[in-house]
Amino acid sequence: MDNNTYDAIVIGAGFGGVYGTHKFANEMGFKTIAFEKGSGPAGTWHWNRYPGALSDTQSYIYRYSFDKELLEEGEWEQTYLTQPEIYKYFNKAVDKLNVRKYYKFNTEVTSARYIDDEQLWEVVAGGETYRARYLFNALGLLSAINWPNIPGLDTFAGDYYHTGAWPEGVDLTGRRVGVIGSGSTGTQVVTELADKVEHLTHFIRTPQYSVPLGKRTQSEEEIREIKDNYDEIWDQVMNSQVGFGFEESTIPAMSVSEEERERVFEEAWQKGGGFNFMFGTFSDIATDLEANEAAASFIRKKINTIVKDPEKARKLTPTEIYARRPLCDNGFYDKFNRENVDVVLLKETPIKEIVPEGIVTEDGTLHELDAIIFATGFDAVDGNYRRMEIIGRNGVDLNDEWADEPSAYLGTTVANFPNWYMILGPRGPFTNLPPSIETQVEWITDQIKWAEENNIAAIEPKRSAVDEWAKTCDDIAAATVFGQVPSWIFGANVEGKKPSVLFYMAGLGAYRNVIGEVAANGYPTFEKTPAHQTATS
Ligand code: FAD
Ligand code: NA7
Repeated sequence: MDNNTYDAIVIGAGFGGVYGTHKFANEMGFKTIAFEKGSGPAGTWHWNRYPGALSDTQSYIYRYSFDKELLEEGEWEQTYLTQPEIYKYFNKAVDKLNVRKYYKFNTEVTSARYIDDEQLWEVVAGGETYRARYLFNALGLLSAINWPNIPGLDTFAGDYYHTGAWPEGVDLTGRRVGVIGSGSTGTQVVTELADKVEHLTHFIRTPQYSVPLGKRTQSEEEIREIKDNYDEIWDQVMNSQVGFGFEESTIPAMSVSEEERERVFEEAWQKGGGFNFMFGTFSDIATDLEANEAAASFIRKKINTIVKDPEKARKLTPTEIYARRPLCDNGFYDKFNRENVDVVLLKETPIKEIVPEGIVTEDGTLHELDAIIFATGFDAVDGNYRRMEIIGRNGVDLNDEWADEPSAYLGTTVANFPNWYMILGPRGPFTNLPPSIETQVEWITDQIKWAEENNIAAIEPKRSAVDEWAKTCDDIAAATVFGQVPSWIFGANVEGKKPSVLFYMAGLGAYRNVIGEVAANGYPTFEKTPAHQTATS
């Protein structure tokens, strides 16, 4: 093996990449190198340092579960973790796992090509070439940022930022700020900045449904009890549908009286949590339009009670069905009761252009601004893969393989791309993500161990398996309401991107059963090529 040849190459230093590196280097004894284009680890939480950034998965389960000591040493004060807290946790985990030394930071991987004759991947990272038997991609599903194409941005005299690439040291105190975008990120930014800036204008194209987060301090006793019960907690999470730490409801919304529905929704509103509101109240909010409307109308009424100015309330009230990744916030709607916070509904008055002084809308109004924040989201799931050149067996380009739609067997592997793995690739589980990431890392590294033991040099999914998995995901998604609105969940948020099913929506427990069975049966859905023999020979 020459200096630049490895057993495994890892790309990404988020939850997926770091656990993968730990498995390869520390557990399997692989010669491993890892690349990360950011200047340090934490992935999402390295890049998203915008004001108000926080996880909407509860603190006790937004972390790794595989290391008991890390769980025991886990520190948190409130039910949800802010970006600086997650960043600190993650860096501590990286050091405890002792994987920093395998990483080259500030190093972007630009291409990866499979060399059939040698059964190796050749990767170009930071301009240098490296080779490895296994290529492990943990590029992030919400990582490739989406910049909207608004004319005149380059003429703007103030500062502008994307939340997903937030620089250090930005102080917006006393400035006039425009926030474009009202997803999870935009609502967090607005909530945090409203009382710090001189004036805030929130530019909303599509108002969304948001419920309270329920962020509160947890007592030492509560935290102790969680730590004492972690085995049961993770068992529940791993076998649940969305992995958010609550039991999903099994009761259809219309099977109970209207009074009972209101009571259940009110209880969930008081408790907090977006996924809890959508999946913990009733079993069919995400699958039945009548149930969906019951939940939606409850939230609409709340918005209209909280926001005192009827015109602002009207602009903030969603009109589409409740079918995006469910949002929760820490007082978002109430911020619009402040004099210095305004809302512009872009469906009524679209942005015409950006000029040096601010944003001009089609009605001719100039919204004067010192800073513009783009909370416009991501080219989700396949975005980062398409930004690299990835060539598989027989010169197949991943972009051609995904010409119709991005698809991966079990969300991790693609036909014609041997020994090439993705964490949270297209058609993986739609959940609280750390447990799904762990599930995939463990399944992938188990497959690699099995291949090594069985003298298999190249393993890739059969075309039939990829197609069947795609159909399974299509059928499951078709039974939900998520495809009925144009969100990132279906890749429908990016101009020019063809919407398609990007997730397996039957839940984490079901996913674990499927992948467990594939492994237990000796990976019958995979092509296996022994060493020194090509697939076609
Ligand atoms: P990431 O953390 O995205 O890491 C991928 C890394 O790969 C990045 O650091 C990137 O720089 C690097 N990379 C990509 N391409 C290359 C390349 N070509 N060369 C070198 N490096 C590359 N999930 C939840 O479950 N709950 C939440 O509450 C939650 N909140 C979120 C809030 C925000 C603002 C965002 C953006 C996401 C949130 N997520 C949440 C999703 C979050 O992305 C996942 O939970 C998790 O952090 C993903 O980890 P990862 O390792 O798969 O990817
Ligand atoms: P989202 O949920 O994709 O939200 C992006 C927001 O930006 C949304 O309100 C979009 O409006 C808006 N947007 C996007 N492009 C434009 C243009 N061109 N003009 C005006 N408004 C625009 O991204 P987030 O970062 O908030 O959250 C992504 C996930 O990360 C989230 O679910 C968490 O899991 C963490 P639209 O709705 O498309 O009309």
